[in-house]
Amino acid sequence: MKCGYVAVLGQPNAGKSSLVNYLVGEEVAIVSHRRQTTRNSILGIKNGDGYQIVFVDTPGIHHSKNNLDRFMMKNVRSAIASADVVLYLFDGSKEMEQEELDYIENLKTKTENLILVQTKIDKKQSKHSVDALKISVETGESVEKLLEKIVSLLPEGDAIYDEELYTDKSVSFLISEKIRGFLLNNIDKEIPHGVAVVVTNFDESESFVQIDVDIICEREQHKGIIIGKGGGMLKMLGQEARKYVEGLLGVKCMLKLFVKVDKDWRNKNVQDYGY
Ligand SMILES: Nc1nc2c(ncn2[C@@H]2O[C@H](COP(=O)(O)OP(=O)(O)OP(=O)(O)O)[C@@H](O)[C@H]2O)c(=O)[nH]1
Ligand SMILES: [Mg+2]
Repeated sequence: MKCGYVAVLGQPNAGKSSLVNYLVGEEVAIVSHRRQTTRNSILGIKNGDGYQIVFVDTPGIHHSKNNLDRFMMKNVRSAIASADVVLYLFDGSKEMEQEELDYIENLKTKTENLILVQTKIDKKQSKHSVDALKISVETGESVEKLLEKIVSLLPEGDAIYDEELYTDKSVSFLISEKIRGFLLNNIDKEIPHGVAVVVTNFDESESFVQIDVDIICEREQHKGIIIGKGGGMLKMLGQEARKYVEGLLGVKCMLKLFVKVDKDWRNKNVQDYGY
């Protein structure tokens, strides 16, 4: 059997999480039109005929500013170090800057099994000098070809994960990410980038689950926007999250959301905020 780890790298918004979700067939990682959606390395496991691929979805590569950013880039480096195959994705509809070209050249010297992937080819393409496999998860074009190429590069070995798993993340993580994804897709401006979502209580019985969640933002004013007029935004978020949990666990869900302000959490010990 062919088995191994495949690191999925690229700049923010390149389409990494979209590709991993598409191939795994489940919503492993949240997707948004905003840059820097993914913060942790998230495993997405795909089992196929005679193979198991463990995708490591990573945060988009960017320059470090605060503790959260540094944590994100550490995730990228360790994903490269433990990978059998490295995918480097770039958005074909955008122009590539010299800095990215340099990064790719450097990556070539560091990784043996590197596959360059040009994404979003359903959109109008910019000129690119990089020789890459061109795909779209919107139309599915050449994704199967990419899959075959990955499998051909994987080493022989036993399955790493139980075949029933599709991610390494806990249910609590998936729920907090779902909520963060809702905020990224529904709240304007930069507010969601300063939000952490932490499940503080998870109490599951056979027919019922009770979940308490803290939504931490950086300003009093942001708190007001997250709660919304007459609590409207929070209500919508609560309904969506509850529906998601009930679909995931198959039991009724009682969900409480608390919005809190912590001005400088991105510069504190990020582990305290679920990272
Ligand atoms: N048209 C089109 N859009 C795509 C395609 N793949 C991804 N997108 C869109 O591109 C945006 C970014 O996708 P993500 O999968 O979140 O990108 P990412 O690389 O994981 O981004 P970060 O987590 O921020 O690093 C989303 O709005 C996706 O819907 C594609 O093949 N075609
Ligand atoms: Mg992502």
